[in-house]
Amino acid sequence: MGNAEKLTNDLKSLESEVQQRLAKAVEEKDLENISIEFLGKKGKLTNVLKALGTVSSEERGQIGKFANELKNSLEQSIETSRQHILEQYYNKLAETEWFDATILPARFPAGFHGGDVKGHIHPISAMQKRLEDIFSSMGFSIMDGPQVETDQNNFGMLNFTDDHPAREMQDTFYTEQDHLLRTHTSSVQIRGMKKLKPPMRMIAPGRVFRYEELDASHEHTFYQMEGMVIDHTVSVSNLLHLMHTLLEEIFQKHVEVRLRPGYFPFVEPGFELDMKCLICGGKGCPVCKYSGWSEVLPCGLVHPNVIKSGGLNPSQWQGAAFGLGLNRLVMMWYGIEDIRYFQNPDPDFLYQF
Ligand code: FA5
Repeated sequence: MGNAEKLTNDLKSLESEVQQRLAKAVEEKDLENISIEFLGKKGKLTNVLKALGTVSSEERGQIGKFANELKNSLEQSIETSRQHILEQYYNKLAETEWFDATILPARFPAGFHGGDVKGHIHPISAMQKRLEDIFSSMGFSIMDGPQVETDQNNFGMLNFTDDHPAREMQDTFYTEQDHLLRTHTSSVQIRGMKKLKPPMRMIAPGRVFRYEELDASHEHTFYQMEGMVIDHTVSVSNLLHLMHTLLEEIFQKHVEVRLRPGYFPFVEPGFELDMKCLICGGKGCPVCKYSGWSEVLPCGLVHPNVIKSGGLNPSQWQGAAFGLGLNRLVMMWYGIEDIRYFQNPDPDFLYQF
């Protein structure tokens, strides 16, 4: 047998070897191996073609053409096998697994399937609504503000100078120059003073964001409700009476509170109003950081600089403000012992309320 004939036979047997291997292939990985072993740079085809140098130039042209066609047809066969393997895979999957978008997850409670109930109000929204009702009945307007705020509304006009160390009290997510994700609902104070004519009372519930280290009582995304009263005279006793009335309205029982001095650049004097931790009854737990008290209601009398930023004359108008931590209030109400449950997508948590 001449060299050319041997080379051609070698190529043909390569072809049948590949076809036999393809017939046995069961997964994509097998095809990959076949492709590397026969058609790869150091594969069998390259090896066989090393003998091209031993044939005449005319034969080399013919055998080279045949080898190219063979390579293309083997690649095509491998691709056909891949389609076949995938098709078998999906057919098998369809027998064991299927998807029906109309079927509710098994975890939905009994009675959910046939009923009209499609879900229910989130406990934070429910608490927000309750507070809105309480405040509306006391003549408060409900204000809204953007979650992406200007540095001025969040800090500057609230008496935080540019280098004020208190800016670091609230670690901030900055979005673009002079804009940020609001760190507190106090950002709505200036908007409220400008929009509502004094004397005025407003609340501003909403979502706030802080670059926080998370633990049982700290989230990066949580809810607050701002409150603000502007009148000709507003005193600390007016403020404390309002805070106490509010907590008793919410909890519908006597609530033990304690007052501490608190520092916020936008109020003077400022207070931290804590309530006895209802999770542990004051014994100490991770939510109250083992102090027995939960910080829920910082408040104070509005600083004259803030009244001025709101476009009002501080010699004519005084104010009181508070910033309620909604998540922590809901935790106290339901006895939820970790704030991170609120962001957890597990519906089992929500079914409890
Ligand atoms: C403030 O945000 C002030 N703007 C509140 C204020 C308003 C003071 C008006 C005076 C006058 P503070 O950072 O303490 O303050 O947050 C207010 C409440 O939000 C806290 O008492 C707490 O209940 C809640 N809170 C604060 N940080 C977190 C957090 N990381 N996760 C969950 N709740 C939080």
